[in-house]
Formats: sequence, structure tokens, C-alpha cells
Amino acid sequence: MSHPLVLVLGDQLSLDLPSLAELPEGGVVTMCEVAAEGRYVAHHPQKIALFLTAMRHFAESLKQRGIRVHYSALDDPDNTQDLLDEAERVARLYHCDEIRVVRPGEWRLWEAMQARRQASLPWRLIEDNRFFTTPADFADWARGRKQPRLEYFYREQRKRTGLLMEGEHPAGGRWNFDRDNREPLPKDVTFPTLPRHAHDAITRDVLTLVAEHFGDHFGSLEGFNWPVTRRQALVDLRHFIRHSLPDFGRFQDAISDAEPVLYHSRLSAALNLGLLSPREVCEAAEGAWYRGEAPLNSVEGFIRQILGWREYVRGLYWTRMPDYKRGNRLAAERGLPAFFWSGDTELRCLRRAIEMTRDNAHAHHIQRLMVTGNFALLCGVAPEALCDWYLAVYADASEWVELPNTLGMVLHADGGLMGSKPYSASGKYIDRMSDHCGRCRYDPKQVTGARACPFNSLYWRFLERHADTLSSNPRMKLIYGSLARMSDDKRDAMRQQAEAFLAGLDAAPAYGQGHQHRLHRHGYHPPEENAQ
Ligand code: FAD
Ligand code: DLZ
Repeated sequence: MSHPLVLVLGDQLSLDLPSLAELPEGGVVTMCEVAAEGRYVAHHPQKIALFLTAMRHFAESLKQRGIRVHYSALDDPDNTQDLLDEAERVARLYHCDEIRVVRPGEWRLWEAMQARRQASLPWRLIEDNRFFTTPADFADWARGRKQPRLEYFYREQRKRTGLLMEGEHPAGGRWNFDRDNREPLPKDVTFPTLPRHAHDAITRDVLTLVAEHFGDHFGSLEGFNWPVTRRQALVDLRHFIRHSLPDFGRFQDAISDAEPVLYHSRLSAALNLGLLSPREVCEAAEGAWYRGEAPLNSVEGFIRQILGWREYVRGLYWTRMPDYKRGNRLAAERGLPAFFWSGDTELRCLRRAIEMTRDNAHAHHIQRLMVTGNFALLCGVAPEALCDWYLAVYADASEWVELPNTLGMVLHADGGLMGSKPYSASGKYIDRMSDHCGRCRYDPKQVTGARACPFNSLYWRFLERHADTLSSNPRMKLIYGSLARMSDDKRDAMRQQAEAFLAGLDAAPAYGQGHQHRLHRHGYHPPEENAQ
């Protein structure tokens, strides 16, 4: 009879994980904290701390259920500090004859595990059942479609799950209520405050450990307030459904200078770590609509993000990798602007998005897409540089979800799989959807001149530069018409304005120069200060 070791990864913290359900009598489970996973990109310290403390809490809950767990802590002297090597070391310790693991969240690990399937200590990969769809389901759906569009995938998902369905028909008679979901924020709005999660001894130890080992990474540990157990994640879910979901839809696209979360759920990290299941989150939102506690535009919009987008990006990732990662349709080659690692820029919207990222290891979708993402798209930042940044700085970042969003949705580098047109926008859009511009040194109404918002000239330069690829896109005909009607002089002036701005960006010191003192200013202070 086989004597397996079950490896539970940092984003597999679900008691109903299939490898745990199949655990034989006396079977051993291992969880491994390893430095390599904290460093393969320089993850935000809050992200590392979240993974490590959530892993430690999960290991405790397995032990309380009588499961034998070998937990490799980061500072164990024998720790090999590499995920696969460490699991193999533990397997030998317990005389196991195979290692079982549920499909990891990143291709690089999946590939390395596959390569060891025939080894003397073989790895056995088990399909992850914690999503609505498997990669095979997605491949079946996408087969024969020229363009696997989200909207059609999402409708199939609604029919398959019955979520927001009235018999054969979508609830409310429409699949999509997006047109009701584009309001900017009114002036006197107040937002729900996220629940505060007390730091217990486990979290306090981890925060100290992370400050010690990863304190040189971009990001502050100070405001760490992530749910680190299932119980805390459920508190956040209930809080969101009650206080934020009703307004989620209306203000889904809005951006605030002061408020990082608005009416978003901030549930992505808990979902991605496995503390919450996507089904329970969608059902909780659906229940609020049935009880009359949240309007359909909000509930449908929210469910679409999880049942639609989240599953769709995962399907794309697993069916298109590894080629997907090499996509660079717009031949973008610029390095990442240095201020992405410091927030040191006079563009108010970018400064605030990066400061919020530094402080919270989080920014909401529109900040990621229309502020930092849009800017990188317009400047022509190389996909690899931008993807590494997003993967590093957000607590919810795992490559299966980060890569299609960054390379595909933001940079249009997949040639239009994720979106039929690039999400490029000028300063006008940011002005309409946010309250940043009134506090900025630049004017969103000016295209050239010393006070002109750089987004404007960059936007027109981007359209000019990619006219061969984009001008025939039916969704971009109108904007290319406007460009064509501009005088040559105006176009020359805009082009020069954009080029001068980009030359300034390239001349700025590269990442690493002079950012250390800023990181220390935002470091984690000893546990007693944060203890609650
Ligand atoms: P809400 O707005 O409350 O949305 C609810 C849930 O829907 C989220 O928790 C998330 O699970 C899901 N969701 C929403 N939009 C998307 C999307 N586009 N793709 C997949 N799931 C979605 N999300 C991640 O979970 N991890 C990432 O690494 C990540 N990287 C991103 C990078 C870029 C450049 C962009 C534009 C988006 C990225 N997203 C990522 C998607 C989205 O921005 C985050 O899921 C969202 O901001 C998380 O905040 P929230 O939980 O408050 O989301
Ligand atoms: C992000 C992360 C970090 C920082 N540390 C660990 C770790 O020590 N052990 C672990 O199992 N996972 C960690 N992770 C998540 C991994 O990088 C990776 O994304 C998932 O394990 C893939 O399923």
C-alpha cells in the first residue's frame, strides 16, 4: 500500500482540499515555508506575512482535527528553502513513497512537479476542485471558438451553476447590468470601514520574522489587517454583504484619492488562499438579492467578477501557458518606471495608487487597470517588467490570476484574448472617475504645455504608434477618426510632449537607488504596538 506525503501549498488552505479528502489512515501532511517563494519576485512584506501566518493557522486547524502535520518553518535549520526540495526532504524523513499535491497556482511549480512524476520519489498531481470550472472544462468550452469571449463564458457559467437564473432566463431579464455601474463618487459619500483583525501570537511572530527576512522589499507591514483564518475571512464576507454590496455596482469603476477600498469586497486574497470558496461568496451575494438587501446591478456585477472573470482568467492561464507569458503583441520594451517602487511622482493618481499599494498590499481593480496599468500601457512598459511588479506587490497575486490581467487585460499583449480592445484612456477618464485631478499639479484638460496631464499626450502617442494594429478595430474607429481630423501641427506638438515626458522617465534613477530609507520608514514595528 502506498504511503504518501500530502503537500499543502500556501494558497491551498481549504479543509475540503481533494488531497486532504483522500488522505489515507496515518497519512502525513506537510506545509513548507521557504525563502525561495518569498523571493522569486520581491513580494510585498504583507503578502509574505499573510501567506505564512495563514499557513501556520491552517496547520493548527489540521492538527486539531487529528491530522499528522510536518510543518517546515522558515527558520528551521534543516529547511532547504526550496518548495520541491523541502517536500522531498520531509517525504524521506517519513519514509513516504510518493508526494501528492493539488495543482499549484503557478505554471513554474506545475512544470517542475510534472518533471518529477517519474522520479524515484514520484509526484502525483491532483486536480483542484475549488473552482467552478477545471482547465479541462474551460478547454471544452473554448474549443472551436475563434475568440473565447468572457461574456459568453459567463453566460454558460450562469446556466451551469443556476446562479441568478430564473429557469432558463437571467434574473431581471439581462445577463449584464454594467451600464448601471459607472457612477463617479458623489462628494459627501462615506464608506464602510473594514473589520479589524487582531494579531494573535502566531501573526505577531510572523510579522517579526518577515520584517527580519524581507524588510528590504517594497511595502509596509504597519497596517497589516488581512483575514488569516477562515473565521476571519467569513467576518469580512458578512461585512461586505451587509455594508458594501448594495453600493458595489454603482461605484464599481470609481476612484478616490483618500479611500483605498470603497465598496469593493477586498475578498480576493481570502479567495485565492482558499479561506473562502467562490461558490459560498457568490451564494452569499445572491442571497442578499433574494432577501431584498442588495440591488441586482450590484449583485450581478459582483458575481460576474467571480463566476465570470476569475474563472475565465484561470481557464486562459492554464490552457494558454507557457506561450501566454511570452506574448508581446504591441512590442512594448520600456523598463518599469522607477517611481513604481517609491510613489515618487507628481502625477497624483499614480502617487496615490502606489502609496495605497505600499501601505496595504492592495489596490482596487480600477486603480490597477486604469491608473498604474493604463500608464504602463501608454508608456510601452515591457510585459515581463510590469507582470513582475503586479505579482510582487499585491497580497492576492498568484500568477494564474495576475498574468492574464496584466499581460492580457492591461497591456493587450495577448493580441486581444482578454479584451477586444486595449483599456487605454487619457487624463479625461481619470478626471471623470476620480477626485485626484483637483489635487494634482497637472491639468487633465491640457494636452500640451508645462501643466498638461501626461496621460493626454501619451494617449495620443499610443494611438499613433499602434495605428497599424488597432485602427481597424471596430471599437476604436471613432477615436482614430478624431486622431485623423487633427492637424499635423497639433499631432507633432503632442508627440513631442509625450517623448519629452518619456525621456524624463528613462532618465530617472533605476529601482534600488535611494529607495531603502523609504522602506525602513514604513517597516513593521515590534509586536506589542500592534497587539490588540
Ligand atoms: P472586488 O471588486 O470586490 O471583486 C470581487 C472579486 O472578484 C475579487 O475578490 C476577485 O476574486 C474577483 N475579480 C474581480 N475582478 C477580477 C479579475 N479581473 N480577474 C480575476 N478575478 C477578479 N486579482 C487577483 O485576485 N489577483 C491578482 O493577482 C490580480 N492582479 C490583477 C492585475 C491587474 C493589472 C488587474 C487589472 C487586475 C488584477 N486582479 C487580480 C483583478 C482585480 O483587480 C482584483 O481581483 C480585485 O481588485 C481584488 O479586490 P476585491 O477583492 O475588492 O475585488
Ligand atoms: C507567495 C508564497 C509565499 C510568500 N511563501 C510561500 C511558502 O513559504 N510556501 C508555500 O507553499 N507557498 C508560498 N507562497 C505561495 C507560492 O508562491 C505559490 O504561489 C503557491 O504555493 C502555488 O500554489
